Amino acid sequence: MKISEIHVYQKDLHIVGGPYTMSTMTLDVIDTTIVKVVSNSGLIGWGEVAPLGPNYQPQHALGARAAIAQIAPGLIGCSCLDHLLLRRQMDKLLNGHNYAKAAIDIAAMDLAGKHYDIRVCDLLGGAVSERLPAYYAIGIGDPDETAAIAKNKISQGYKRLQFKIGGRNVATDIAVIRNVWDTIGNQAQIVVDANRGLTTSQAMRFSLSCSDIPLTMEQPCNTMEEVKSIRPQIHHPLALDENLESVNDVLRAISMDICDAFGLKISRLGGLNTMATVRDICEARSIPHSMEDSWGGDITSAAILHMSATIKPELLEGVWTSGNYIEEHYDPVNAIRVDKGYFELPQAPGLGISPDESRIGVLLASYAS
Ligand code: 0XW
Ligand code: MG
Repeated sequence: MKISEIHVYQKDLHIVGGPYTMSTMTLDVIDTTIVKVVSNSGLIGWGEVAPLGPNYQPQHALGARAAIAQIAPGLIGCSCLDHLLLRRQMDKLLNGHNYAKAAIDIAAMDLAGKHYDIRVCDLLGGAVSERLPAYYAIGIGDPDETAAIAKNKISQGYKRLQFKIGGRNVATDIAVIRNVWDTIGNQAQIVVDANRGLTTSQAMRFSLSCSDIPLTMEQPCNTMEEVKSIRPQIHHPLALDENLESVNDVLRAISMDICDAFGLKISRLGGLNTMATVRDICEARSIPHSMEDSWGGDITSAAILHMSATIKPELLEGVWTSGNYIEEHYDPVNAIRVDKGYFELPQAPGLGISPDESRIGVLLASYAS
């Protein structure tokens, strides 16, 4: 089965209850790119990539579409089933830009699943879980508002909550997390995610001021070197997220021994097949990690769930999709939703969703033989 057409769509995903505030930005809408890959057997595979705005990381929506424009003509005629060869062909056509290539990789996996009549999780080694633990990310806010949201999410069944910090006086972050702890205690795992927004001194001050709270600090500082410099003084488990842009970054973080867990985003690493490599490295080194992506609709969410299902449960920190923050679903029938703190793995072949083409935005470009 070979690629015969690639179609590229653009859609704005408006954030429900926005804005979504992190240390480095405030977002009301996310620009997502959807790819529809048609095989010579007439099957359709769906992929997606939705960077978190242009300054979150060195990935952005226009860049994704430019990268896809660069490689798409050279992918026509490639096998949809030989995913390693497809990735090598993409790398031959364009250096880097893993996030854009991820959309093609995900679509190829959707196609392969439909071709073999199995789910994407089965292509990735097999599902160990059909119900996946969700985590909820709470944007930057004030102490009482944040604690109230935390309490409400626990009542909805979430067992892991991520609190955004950074980008303001660290004393406020400390006050927020102390109030959260006073409010919810051990009812949920507490992760504080600075998205690179703290200086080393702020991170150390935060950790010292919250040393009695059993929380995890996610990506406190901007670089691996800064995280390494504070590791001896930090009283909490450390997780890396934004610093992990490739398999080599993952290996470098492990060799530097600078963290205890990872936040892993499928598109940033290059797609499902690269993520499977990172999954196996984490398993070999017993490194717990989340499974997520920057943003995206049902296509990205389904990819996240299929990958999550293959992860050893004791290493799966939690699963995040942006479904809670999006007004509409591409596939209303098989929409990816959280129920009582868990996701149900889709059952149909491939990704298990069938996007309604009236819901996937504007067709921007088409590539065919
Ligand atoms: C919580 N997320 C998965 C959602 C936003 O993309 C940020 C990200 C994170 O953990 O940094
Ligand atoms: Mg993170």
